[in-house]
Amino acid sequence: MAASSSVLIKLLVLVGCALAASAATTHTVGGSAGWSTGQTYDTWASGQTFAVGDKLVFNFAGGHTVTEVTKSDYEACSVSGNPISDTTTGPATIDLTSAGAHYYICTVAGHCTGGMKLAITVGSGSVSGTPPSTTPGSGTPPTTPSSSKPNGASASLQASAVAAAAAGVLVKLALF
Ligand SMILES: [Cu+2]
Repeated sequence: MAASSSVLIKLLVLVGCALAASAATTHTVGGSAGWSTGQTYDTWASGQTFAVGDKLVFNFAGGHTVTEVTKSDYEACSVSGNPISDTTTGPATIDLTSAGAHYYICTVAGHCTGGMKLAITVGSGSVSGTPPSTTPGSGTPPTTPSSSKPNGASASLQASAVAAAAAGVLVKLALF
C-alpha cells in the first residue's frame, strides 16, 4: 500500500512536469528559414500562439542582430534611442516574459526593410489548468512498513532459482 501510493505520487509529479513542459513553447522564428532577409515573418507569426513563458529562437550564424524595439521603430525600421534589447550573436533565445506586443528587427543596414522584422502579440499565458481534485491514497489505511524486504527479495530469488532448476529438470525429462 505504501509503495503503491508513492508510485502514484511519482506519477502525479511526472504528469505535472509534462503539463508544465507542454505549457511553455519554443518558437523557432521563421521555421527552417531561420532569421534572415527575404522572409515574411508576419506570415510565420500568424500561425503561432505566443504566451508568457514561451521562448523565441532566432537562428542565424552571424551578421544579424535581434533587436527588440518600439512599435514606431519597428514600423520605421530604425532604432531611435535605446533598443529594449539587442543581441548580435546567434542563435539567440529570447524569453517572452511579458504579455502584449513585442517588436524585433535586425539593425544591420537594409535587413529590416529586407524582411527582418517580427511583430508578435504575447498572451498572458495563464494556462493554469485546474489541479487534479482527486486525492489518491487518502482512503487507504496506514500500513506498517515491511521490514522483511531483503529477506523477501532473497527468498523470491531462491524461489526463482528453484523454479529454474525444476524447469531444467523438466526439460531434461522431456528430452529423454
Ligand atoms: Cu540582418
